[in-house]
Amino acid sequence: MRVKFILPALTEARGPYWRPIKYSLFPPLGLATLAGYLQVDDEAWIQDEHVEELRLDDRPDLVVIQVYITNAYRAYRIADSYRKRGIFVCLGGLHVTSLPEEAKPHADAIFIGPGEDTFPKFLDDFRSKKAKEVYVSFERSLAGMPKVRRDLINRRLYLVPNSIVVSRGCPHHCDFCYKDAFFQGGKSFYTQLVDDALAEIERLPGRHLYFLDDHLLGNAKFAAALFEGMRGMNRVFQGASTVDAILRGNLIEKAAEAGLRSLFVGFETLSEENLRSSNKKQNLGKDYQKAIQRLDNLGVMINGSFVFGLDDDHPDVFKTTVDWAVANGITTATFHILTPYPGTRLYADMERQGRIKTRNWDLYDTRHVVYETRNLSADELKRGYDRAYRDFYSWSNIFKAGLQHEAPKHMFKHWAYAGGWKKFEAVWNFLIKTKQLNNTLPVLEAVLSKVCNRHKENSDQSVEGTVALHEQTT
Ligand code: B12
Ligand code: SF4
Repeated sequence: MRVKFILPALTEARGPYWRPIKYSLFPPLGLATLAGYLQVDDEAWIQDEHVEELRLDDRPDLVVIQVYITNAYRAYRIADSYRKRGIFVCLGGLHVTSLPEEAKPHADAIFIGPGEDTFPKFLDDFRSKKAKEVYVSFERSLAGMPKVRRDLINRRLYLVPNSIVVSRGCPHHCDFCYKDAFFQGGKSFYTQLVDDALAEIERLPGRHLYFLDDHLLGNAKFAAALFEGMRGMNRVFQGASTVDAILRGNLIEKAAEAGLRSLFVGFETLSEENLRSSNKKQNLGKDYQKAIQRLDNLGVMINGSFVFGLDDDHPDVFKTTVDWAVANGITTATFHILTPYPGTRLYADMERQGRIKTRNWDLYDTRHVVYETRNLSADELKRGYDRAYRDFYSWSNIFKAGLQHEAPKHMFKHWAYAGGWKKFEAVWNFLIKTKQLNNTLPVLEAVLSKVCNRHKENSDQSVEGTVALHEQTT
């Protein structure tokens, strides 16, 4: 059987926000995970349209498409074009799970929720010509899952080819997050077996890993065993966590000892009222500065995530947030305009209140205002968001934020990392165009290699850092 897996990109709407480097950072793993369920004599291809031109004139036996909210229209068009030629098309992923009725007319089979239980069932049905129209996931487990088909990923097209995901979902329930909508009807947070995760890490070449997990520290027992197992592996890695997990016990020290060098942290808002109203309980009453200090002492860089537009945000929120992030030495920041994804509690609330202004999913990219705002106008929100990015990444603020670190090497690393990420777009574009991006990883690693920090200096050691630039969403 010949199976083509496609991750469509938001190509038609490539506007001022299209940053090729953001989409060439690391390979997403959904389709390579599903491809693991094929048989050895099946032929398969994965095409990630973010990094390569799609071929749509071929004739595979089966087309499998992953649908996010912002690629949904593009995904439907691609699906329609294959179906017109009689080719069987599967659609699945976050957006299909949120809005199955919208997706159905574009597919022969749709999939609700994660694919580890439904996709192998479908493949059996398809082979015996008994495929159903809808598959719904209920059994959630990563035990015994086949190897991710990394051989189908074109590693050369990504800066950091070693992405890895060792869990699904998250233990928390923030109102604006996709995760409860996606994992409805079953477990919404589960991990691989530690030994399987370690074996997968062992198989990855090079040193650097990028964990795509929503919350790598979400299961303390699992994470402690994982980091323990990674200690001798000489790895460096990046991942994501919540503030409370950084503050609890000594898990974060274990992570740093295992090679954690940069962490995506969901601060989201400095307003307690916003935290309460969006059910982000795990951040309530938590000392953000203490968490930052702890990471800084370990030499771990921070990518802070912030959401603008919650109901307790006022016109001063942008300046306050940027000043706070700079004063606390946050290395990189990801700002979002609040976006009510269909299927979330936030969306249901906004819909009930008549506040959804558009259902053009292309605009649900966290850069546009798609709902009726409260204490700031839509225009203030949009302009404030754009300004926050500009201000945070001004050279003077990059410099100022870098000065907040005690260890001089951490300072230099901060400047190189933040500057490299946002200030050399033309260089990134050139490297991508000439397909040299991946070749630069060792050079970049060398530039930022040594990270001395208090924790390690105390024990008279130094550790190596890494440069892989990050912009992950949680
Ligand atoms: C890698 C990643 C990116 C990368 C690359 C993505 C890309 N090339 O498109 C970058 C950094 C560029 C990125 C950008 C964005 N991202 Co992003 N990203 C991720 C991340 C961290 C990992 C994805 C992954 O590989 N997961 C691991 C695999 C195993 O899981 P999976 O992809 O969900 O696949 C499983 C199921 O979905 C299912 N499945 C999927 N497709 C199909 C198809 C079929 C037929 C079947 C059977 C099953 C199936 O089976 C798979 C195995 O279980 C996720 C968070 C996460 N933990 O998933 C966010 C996430 C997908 N991103 C998100 C968002 C919001 C964005 C942005 C809009 C943010 C922004 N402001 O820029 C952009 C736009 C991206 C786009 N093109 O639409 C949201 C999506 C919300 C939504 N409702 O769509 C997520 C969920 C983060 C979050 N917590 O909110 N992202
Ligand atoms: S926003 Fe982050 S912490 Fe909250 S539920 Fe989603 S993944 Fe978990």
